[in-house]
Amino acid sequence: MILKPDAVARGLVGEILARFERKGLSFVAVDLRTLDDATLRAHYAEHAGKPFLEPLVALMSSGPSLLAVLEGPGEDTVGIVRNLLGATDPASAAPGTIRGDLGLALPANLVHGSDSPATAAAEIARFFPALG
Ligand code: 3AN
Repeated sequence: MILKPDAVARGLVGEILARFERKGLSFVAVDLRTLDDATLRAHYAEHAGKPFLEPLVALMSSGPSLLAVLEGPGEDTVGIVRNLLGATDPASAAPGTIRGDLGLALPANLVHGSDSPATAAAEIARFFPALG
């Protein structure tokens, strides 16, 4: 998952990481870094050509993000994380979720979570190559 620059700038790192910890998930790796343009365009390749891509890349490269690899006890850690995040649009994300409680308007939806185990593996390889 990625705590996006809007979350870091607003001082919400502790609040958001605490939610993953309280859920019982473990951190395998954590790193604070500013993502570059090429890395972001590879990460968002599925959104190439969409109108929100440029504002999204601008937001994502505007400052440091907190990248983390999370681990859970079962097979569905991706699903558990995405349930904690809430719907993509924070304006309609359910109360109780990170985006629903803390976010207001796209593209600043605070967090990214991999959307499948295959995507998680690819994103771990992209952002944490040392993990293999
Ligand atoms: P999610 O992060 O929930 O998997 P995606 O992969 O569809 O959502 O979108 C990636 C990111 O693009 C979102 N986290 C959000 O910041 C931005 N985004 C998605 N849809 C829109 C939209 N309609 N308008 C502005 N930004 C958007």
